[in-house]
Amino acid sequence: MSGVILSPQHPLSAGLTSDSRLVRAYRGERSDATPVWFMRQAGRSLPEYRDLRVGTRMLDACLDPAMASEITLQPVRRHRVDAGIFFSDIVVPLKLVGVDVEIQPGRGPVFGRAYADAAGVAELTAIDPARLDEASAPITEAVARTVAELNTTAPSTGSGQVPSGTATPLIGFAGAPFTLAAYLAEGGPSKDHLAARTLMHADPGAWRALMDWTAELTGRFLRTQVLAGASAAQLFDSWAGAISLADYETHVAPASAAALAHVHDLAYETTDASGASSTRSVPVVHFGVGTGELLGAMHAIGVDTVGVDYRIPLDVAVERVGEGVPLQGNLDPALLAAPWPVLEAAAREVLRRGEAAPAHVFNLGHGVPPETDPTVLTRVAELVHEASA
Ligand code: 1CP
Repeated sequence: MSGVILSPQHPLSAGLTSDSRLVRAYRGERSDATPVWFMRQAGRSLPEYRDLRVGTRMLDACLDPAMASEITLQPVRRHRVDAGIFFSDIVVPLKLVGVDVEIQPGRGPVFGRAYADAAGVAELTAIDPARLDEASAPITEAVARTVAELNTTAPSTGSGQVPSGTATPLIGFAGAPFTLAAYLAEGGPSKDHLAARTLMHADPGAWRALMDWTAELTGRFLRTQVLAGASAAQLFDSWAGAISLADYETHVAPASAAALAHVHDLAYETTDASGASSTRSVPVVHFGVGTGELLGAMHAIGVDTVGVDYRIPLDVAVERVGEGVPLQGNLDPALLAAPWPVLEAAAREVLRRGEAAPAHVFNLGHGVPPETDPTVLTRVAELVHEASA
């Protein structure tokens, strides 16, 4: 795709977030400290989130710009993390084009039906994914509100004085086609994602149609967030670890690449200290759970940074993705409930092994468990900043 330059007001173009620890790490540079954020940092671990959500269903909260923005900002204010991640869900674009889906408390996304065969896929793909753009106003508004506050916030100084280029960036995200298909084929959450894995082989044509459609929808969702002000994009293929490398490469990777094509053409111009200007693309991160065997292939679809779950150490991950690739991860979330000395030692070990990569963004190996004591997360963020400085 030909390049599209982000608007001059975009935080990357305006030079607000382009030298933040996070954006620098995503382009392979180390800075004064290792950046840190937590997957699922917004949400049930925070009492202020639970208070705000009383009486509002999950997807209604996602589509209320004031609420989605406030929930996104809560963990940034509290933990002084190096990024906000937009409060939304991977099924929001499906909801916005009229698919019957809700998020059930304690369970996750549940659909009105399962899309496990050619007839189901045909019903879904009859919807034009371009319809999403007309329905995306609440997303654009929520991102814009969030970024307006983040632009005056820096992890090192809090709210107010922001050293040049180091405002807190917002990460936009979307579900990868396989992970969305894992829910769609099953009609809801599942352990082994059997329905999707069966459809992939039983009817490769229907599978391909489902993946192509999902890729366009989720790619448009990601693009909307970046255009509205997100400084990085993360594609969550949470359940890709359920399939083999061969299936990943044949039946999944092309659709993930197609989804990312919707953001790969977005770029911004920067001027360095010597006055030379250059064009940079928006950083893209790719993450999945249990994807130790897939890390090389997940990098190969064309991403800047690879997210690693807690099952393999970061220095081993470096061998799998190849040298020169920034990594994100990978403290086992279970350790958040362990005694502090145990947790501290594990966090330091993650930092140490992360030195094998050109740059490292500290994170968990998967999301924050809902019962986590939030003061522990604040303490981990402080530890990461201090220990890496
Ligand atoms: O009422 C609630 O609080 C519902 C819990 C919840 C929350 C807080 C869900 C339901 N989604 C979210 C927000 C969310 N979802 C975010 C933004 C907040 C943040 O990270 O701080 C993000 C990035 C997601 C993405 C998401 N949704 C993924 C990919 C990331 C991952 O955890 O692997 C997946 C797989 C989903 C589906 C989903 N939505 C909700 C749940 C409980 C699930 C998982 C269900 C399952 O286990 O299959």
